[in-house]
Amino acid sequence: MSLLVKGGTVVGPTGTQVADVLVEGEKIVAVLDPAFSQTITVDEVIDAAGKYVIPGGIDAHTHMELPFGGTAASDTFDTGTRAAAWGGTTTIIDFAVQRTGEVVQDGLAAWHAKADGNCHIDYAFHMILGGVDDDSLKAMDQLVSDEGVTSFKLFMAYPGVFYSDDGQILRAMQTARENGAMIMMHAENGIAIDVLVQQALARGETDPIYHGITRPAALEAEATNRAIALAEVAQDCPLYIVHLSASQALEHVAAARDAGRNVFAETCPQYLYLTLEDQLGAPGFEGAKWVCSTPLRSKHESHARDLWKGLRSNDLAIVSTDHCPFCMKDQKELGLGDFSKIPNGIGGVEHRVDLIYQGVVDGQLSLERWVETIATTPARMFGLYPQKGIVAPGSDADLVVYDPNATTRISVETHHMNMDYSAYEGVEIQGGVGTVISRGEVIVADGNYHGRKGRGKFLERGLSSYLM
Ligand code: DUC
Ligand code: ZN
Ligand code: ZN
Repeated sequence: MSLLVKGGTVVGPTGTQVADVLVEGEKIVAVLDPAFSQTITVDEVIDAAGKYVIPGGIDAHTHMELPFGGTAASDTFDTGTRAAAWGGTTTIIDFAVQRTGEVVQDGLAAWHAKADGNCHIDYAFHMILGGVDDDSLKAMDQLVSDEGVTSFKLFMAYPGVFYSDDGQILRAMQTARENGAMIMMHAENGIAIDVLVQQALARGETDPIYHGITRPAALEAEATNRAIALAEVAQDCPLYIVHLSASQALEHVAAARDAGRNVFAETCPQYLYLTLEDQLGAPGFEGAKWVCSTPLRSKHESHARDLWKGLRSNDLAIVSTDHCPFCMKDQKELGLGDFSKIPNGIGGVEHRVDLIYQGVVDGQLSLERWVETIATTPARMFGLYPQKGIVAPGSDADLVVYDPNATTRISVETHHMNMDYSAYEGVEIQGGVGTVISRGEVIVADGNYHGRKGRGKFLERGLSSYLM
């Protein structure tokens, strides 16, 4: 099967060009000057005139079916990867979980069992380490060498659940320095946060907004700085700060990067667009929709502005979603009368490509930086490049034809995620995903879905391209 994506503006990390993209089977075989493709015969032509042709989005941070707070994230690998496809994301990297006391490889096997045969798009795994000990350190080596899992998430938050202490973190970092893996850090001082949570509840402060108030930016910044220091002690172990939301945390990342350190960070659309006051502080229990950690930050401070700036300057390398949806009914409702029992998470895997494109429209990012932060850098950061993340000969034919003249209105009425609300209800994007191609197969076109569960393949990842 051959395919020609014709007449579009191909956008890559280093520039744009009007070009035709020739696909043979699952691969891109040529990016051609349109004058040269006149004579080529193909099975199917996709007209991309007036549209952008970009590499399929890579969401490097999702939590399908994550057990959390007595329930589980409401998107399965089936529903979540289908929604991702609708939104122009053709690869996800989800977090497999080793629960405390569990064998790491068993946790990984459980994640394979959830995903295998259910995904609509390609997928890979990071590994959450819920317990760092001699066995899990050995398992890190095995996952890197044999399983294609080359990044490990640790938590400085959630004592008693996922939490690792500084000694455990240091040991995992030393192991990663040796085997080339990336340490991904949930950087919030969970011990101090738990004190603030108990004090707030004792004062009767139970509404969702107190979730944000008890997780102050200073405790994200402190943990970020501590993680950077521990990584320095571990001989500059590669460190990636996940879901960075606060200006003060970004300052520590920027300083480390200025010093030439192997320190990277991502942010998420919720921190660029949503705020403590307007969403988390919505009347009654409504704010529960936006309970996630790290939390939404105050609109009266400079966080969102600084995050956009960080994306421009590459102090923030990637936009991921931290997609972790819970329905209001029966899930978020577990925290009625006690914000600390609201399951943490926001769903957004379907809207990341659009929401960051809106940053281009708003003058926050260049077209090239849009593509870089949503596709090319995630591929490079997590060992998927050049198979993924770029429109180039030899790469997988994961392509999105993006229409800058479309309008996309985000709503629970129209989204495909398994959520009974939208975190971005009513938001209008001045652009829209048109055709989505995954490994040469058209899976979304003209508002219709042509993909199917089980077509997505597990991707064994290599080491990050950014390591020194
Ligand atoms: N943060 C969330 O909001 N949800 C899941 C885990 C996390 O770290
Ligand atoms: Zn986290
Ligand atoms: Zn997460």
